[in-house]
Amino acid sequence: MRTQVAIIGAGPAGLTLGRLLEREGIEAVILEARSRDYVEHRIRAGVLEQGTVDLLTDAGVGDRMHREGLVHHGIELRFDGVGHRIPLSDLAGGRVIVVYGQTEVVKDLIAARIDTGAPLLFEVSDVSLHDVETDRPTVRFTHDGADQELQCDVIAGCDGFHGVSRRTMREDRLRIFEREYPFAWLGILAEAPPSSEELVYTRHERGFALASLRSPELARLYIQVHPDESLDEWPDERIWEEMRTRFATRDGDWQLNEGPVLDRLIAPMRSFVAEPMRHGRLFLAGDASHIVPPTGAKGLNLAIADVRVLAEALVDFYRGGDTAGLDAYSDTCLRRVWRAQHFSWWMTSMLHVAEGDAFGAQLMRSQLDYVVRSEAAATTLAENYVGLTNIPTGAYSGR
Ligand code: RFL
Ligand code: PHB
Repeated sequence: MRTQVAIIGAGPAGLTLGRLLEREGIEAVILEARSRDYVEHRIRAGVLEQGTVDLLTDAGVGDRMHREGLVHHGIELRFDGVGHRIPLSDLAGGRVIVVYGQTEVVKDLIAARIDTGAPLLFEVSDVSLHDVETDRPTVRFTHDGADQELQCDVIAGCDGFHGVSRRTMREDRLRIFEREYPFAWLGILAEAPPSSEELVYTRHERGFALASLRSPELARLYIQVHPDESLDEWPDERIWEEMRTRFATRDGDWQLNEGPVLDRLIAPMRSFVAEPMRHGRLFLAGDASHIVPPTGAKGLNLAIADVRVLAEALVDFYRGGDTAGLDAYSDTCLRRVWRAQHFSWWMTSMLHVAEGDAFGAQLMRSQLDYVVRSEAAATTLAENYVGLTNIPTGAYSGR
């Protein structure tokens, strides 16, 4: 088998890259380890930045998102039992966020690909990458019980944090930056109308809580827990009780809507960057090269931002042999990645409670108080949350 671009992974990064390349007449084969059903039902992100919405729209996969997605203009920050609205759109030049599940984005992209008949193989195993330092890399894998070899010009490693692509890169060429947090998120999807129209990010002395949603009938809720806790320790009644406590307002004017729990998970929190995002003809994109804690709602949006840059660089490469975009790919992406890393770390520190750190807790309450009282500070939050538009391309000066 031969193609131009081999894409490893059919998450948001791989599927979006496939779509962008297809629109430009560049051939790609997407290889995915899991089944279609599995990737379409893996519940994760829910908040799309304006830039992500625009890209999906331009790529011709935005129809259902525009019909069913919920446009939001603000979020609430709640602490000491009092809510404060951050008017994102007013502070960030009219930009909005759209609440539309990652599952739905993935379903739309898979449907579009299947519709055109472009190659997308599910349930491949034993994927290995070879000769990535040459201009004829290959991917070996097993599909339907048969060993296969895919020859290509470029490999896009879009296989998430646990994939093979990053592990194929030479360790002595990679710099790893990481931070682990002493907490995790317990998340549920509940058959209950959302309790607020906008997302509520809460800091309570017992820990963080977030009220999000998927639709007018489905609430998505998270609470901070210890990273070593298991779901067995959290029967539904304990989850609801903890949420009622953390979201409670001082004057009791807010009520948590409850309903049957349809899905639950515990997710660890981590910040991670592997630099550079390129090794020879292998380019990493999305979670394969960086992870952010979810408090800033950035992971999916970063994955899409990476593949936008990669697709444009590949178009230049195939149109006129221009490699400047590919050469700048890693530096260009990393500027956005590090901005999102800082924002995600900042939101996480400000809203979570680290046990035994009374000084830190006072600092974070003061920071929250400042964010809701200073337009300058609220604007910083807003423009990062909706997605920055003015990040330059290329390396930092002086690097
Ligand atoms: P993915 O989605 O992990 O997809 C990688 C794909 O590669 C496949 N794969 C392989 N395929 C072939 N061969 C192999 N050897 C393979 N190994 C793996 C996997 O099966 C999978 O299909 O990475 P991608 O595309 O980079 O997308 C990244 C996003 O999924 C992730 O950043 C977000 O979900 C993070 N995230 C959020 N991001 C946001 O922008 N906004 C949010 O509101 C938000 N909330 C969240 C989140 C992540 C969460 N969890 C569970 C970590 C909330 C949570 C709770
Ligand atoms: C979600 O709806 O799943 C969600 C929303 C905001 C976040 C993280 C997750 O910061």
